[in-house]
Amino acid sequence: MSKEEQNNSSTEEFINRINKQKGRTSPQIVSKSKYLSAHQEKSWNENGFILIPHFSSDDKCEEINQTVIDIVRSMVKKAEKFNHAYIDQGHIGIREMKPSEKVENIEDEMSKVFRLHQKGIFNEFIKREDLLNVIEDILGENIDCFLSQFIFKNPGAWGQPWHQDSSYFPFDRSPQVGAWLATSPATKENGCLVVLPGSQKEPIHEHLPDERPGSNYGYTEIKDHNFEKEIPLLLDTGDLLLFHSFLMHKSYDNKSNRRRTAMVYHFAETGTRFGDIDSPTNEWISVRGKGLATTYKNST
Ligand SMILES: O=C(O)CCC(=O)C(=O)O
Repeated sequence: MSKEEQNNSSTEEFINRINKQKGRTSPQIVSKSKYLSAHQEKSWNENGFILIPHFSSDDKCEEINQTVIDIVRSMVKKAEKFNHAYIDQGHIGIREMKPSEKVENIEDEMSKVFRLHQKGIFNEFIKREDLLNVIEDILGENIDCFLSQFIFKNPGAWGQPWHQDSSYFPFDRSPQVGAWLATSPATKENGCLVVLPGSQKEPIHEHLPDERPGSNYGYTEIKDHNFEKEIPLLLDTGDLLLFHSFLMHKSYDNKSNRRRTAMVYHFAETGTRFGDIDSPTNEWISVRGKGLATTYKNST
């Protein structure tokens, strides 16, 4: 089998796996919140997201950015040949498929780093009481963080097409909650997120391959929907977006000459079963409540 045939067959297998989620719905509504304000509860139920300004300080965001840069500099050795994915010290790094125009250091051509939340500043974040209080109103009092990724979005990097995160989560329940922390400003020019308010009330739609030549592995696209009511989310460093895993969202390309960075975590109810084989990017860590030891996960 040629390299191209191998790539086509792994894309096809991936798309088939994603589309097993097609048609699932997540109708649960949040009510009687203990911690969410009435405005936040309404925004979650009607729009599928909550925006919390100034959640982290500029210094913390800078420390997050610098820590990830140190990780990728040690992950990819100088003069190493091109790989799309790297594994080092429990982290998974993904390099942009599309070459970047201006590259001085490896971080200038990285796309994402996964599996960060087991340690240090990333682990501190997922245990923040003020964060978990808000998530408790949505998921209940037993909470795991199962996924983390830092997104570089370097100048010239493409945005991610319209998708619903639950298409990647073949779990036995929903929703999951995404927490997207802007660690730099996010603008229309540098590739902010764009959401379709209310689309979390829709089923999971069909996701087709992202057909741009040189797009990153795993990027998929919803094409059977009208996105006229999209809104770009313009965020400052430290602002936090919490969003429903059925919410349709995408991001713009980075047309500026500066990096747009974000640290993204995903939370689920403890006890969530992940299907036959868990994704290698997932790592389940209990952050509140009864904990994983008491839970019976993925058994037959
Ligand atoms: O931050 C971005 O550019 C895209 C992120 C995204 O769509 C996601 O995390 O699901």
